Amino acid sequence: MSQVFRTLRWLLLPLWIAQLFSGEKAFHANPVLGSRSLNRRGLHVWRGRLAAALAASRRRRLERLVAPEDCGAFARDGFVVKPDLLPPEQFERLLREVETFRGRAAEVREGDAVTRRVPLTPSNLKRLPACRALLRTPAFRGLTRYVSSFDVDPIVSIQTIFTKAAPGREDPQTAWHADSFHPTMKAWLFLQDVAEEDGPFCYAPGSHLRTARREALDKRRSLEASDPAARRKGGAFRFTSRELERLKTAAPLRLAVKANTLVVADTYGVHARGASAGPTARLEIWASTRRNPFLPWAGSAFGALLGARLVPLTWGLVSLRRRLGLPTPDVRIVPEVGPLEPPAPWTGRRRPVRKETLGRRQRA
Ligand SMILES: O=C(O)CCC(=O)C(=O)O
Ligand SMILES: [Fe+2]
Repeated sequence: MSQVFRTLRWLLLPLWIAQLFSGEKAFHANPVLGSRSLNRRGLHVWRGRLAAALAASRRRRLERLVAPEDCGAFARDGFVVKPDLLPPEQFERLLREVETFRGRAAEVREGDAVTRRVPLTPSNLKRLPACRALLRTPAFRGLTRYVSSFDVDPIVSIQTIFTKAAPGREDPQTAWHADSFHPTMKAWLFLQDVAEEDGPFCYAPGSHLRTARREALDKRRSLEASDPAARRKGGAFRFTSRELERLKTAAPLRLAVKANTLVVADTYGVHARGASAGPTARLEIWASTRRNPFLPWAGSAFGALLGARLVPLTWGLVSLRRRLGLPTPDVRIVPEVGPLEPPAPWTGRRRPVRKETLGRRQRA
């Protein structure tokens, strides 16, 4: 890097400082977040602690949205499981509607797994009355809002996870990890039974708590990630089974569940996708909320306005980044597909699949 460029880079200092109070978690792009000496002094842990305190205060204001026993289970475990979420007839309608839906989807390859998502945008929802009803269900609305600590609609998609579906190394989601340095929500309404061997969601109960052991481990990871020679500089830290044991949480659970079970989790807690015995297709309604974790207030007009509308926009951004030669996730857009249709073969890394090719493949 030339000296001039290095000096000019410091003009970005205000942005780097502002990012301290955002959800930014990568250690490489921002020399303040990635500063080894600041992280040695506890910067990373301090950010996480402040974000957790703010999340707890926002959540207190949303307690009215959930049953007291669900609040208790969440405080203890970091996740809530609601079997039989919908009345049987309503669930049957939802399942049939999702299985027969065809729409535009994004497919992401991570290792040998392919995740297909059809976002519940306002235009898709016009054709999905049972999904609309689900989003209005008090348990779904209340739990996703409470756990996320934001009184806003989550971004919701019909999601299918195809395990062992592409050539590649092991699915990275099967490693124990935390999604970020701050509390954040993901939810799954499983539409089919998920057996132990089908790659169920796994969680270490109580691992969402900022114990001294957890903070020490977070600090160690932040020092590793801010090492100039480090290869992995992302903020979704991974943990070995031994490290997980040392956290002294309750024994990790593989959440093998029946269809119609909702799981809502704080994915700061240590979790993973269980390894599956063979190729599987896990069909679910998937929700997530990611807002600036340093916002003191729980509501937002913008949240209500944007929601899933943002998803196609992010697809556009990914293809723009790819055209500019910047690193992107391994994503392709499929113009029309049903959730349970097996994914077309994955051809090479980072090569966008042409619409015409896909159309032909799907007709075949
Ligand atoms: O699909 C799963 O079971 C968990 C995947 C995961 O770690 C995530 O979505 O953050
Ligand atoms: Fe995760």
